[in-house]
Amino acid sequence: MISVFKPWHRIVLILALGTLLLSTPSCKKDKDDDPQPTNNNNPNPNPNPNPQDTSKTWRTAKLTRLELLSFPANKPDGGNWDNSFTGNPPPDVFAIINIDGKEVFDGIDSRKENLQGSASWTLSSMPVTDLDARIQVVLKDYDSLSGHDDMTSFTFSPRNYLPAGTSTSNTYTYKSGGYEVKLYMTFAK
Ligand SMILES: [Ca+2]
Ligand SMILES: [Ca+2]
Repeated sequence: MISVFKPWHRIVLILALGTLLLSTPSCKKDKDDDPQPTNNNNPNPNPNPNPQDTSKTWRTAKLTRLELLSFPANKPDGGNWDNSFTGNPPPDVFAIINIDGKEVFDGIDSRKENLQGSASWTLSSMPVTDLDARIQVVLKDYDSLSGHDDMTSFTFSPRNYLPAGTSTSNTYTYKSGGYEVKLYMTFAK
């Protein structure tokens, strides 16, 4: 029996010694190389180490206001937006808003007649969207006798315009071709 167990005994002893030799310095090393207290000892752990990065906490967005701050005085071909003989060449601006391809705002009845300068529309009853929703804004000049004149259109997603710091709102500004359009959004977690 002794002759049978002797080799096993020896192997176990070698393994035990090896483990002891390997584990002893590594335990010592961990203590020496870790002068900072572990997170478990922190009475006020901060779940968000970077307070400016709130991308992981915001979940939804909602449009609240649309502002048209500037637009070209003339159509792309240089002509007036409307016929001069009517005496009202400035455009009669209205907005249409689509979210993920579905129309959520038809501003034809709230158009700004013969607009000069800037205009603002309060957007009530807007749906709550996810941050990756594709929001398309289309601006047109209302024409009663012919098809409306296209002004401009653009698309954006709320995720790229998250609030900073402790704010719960932010804006997206579109600037191109003489147009400046500002969208106001509120965000929720
Ligand atoms: Ca027109
Ligand atoms: Ca007009």
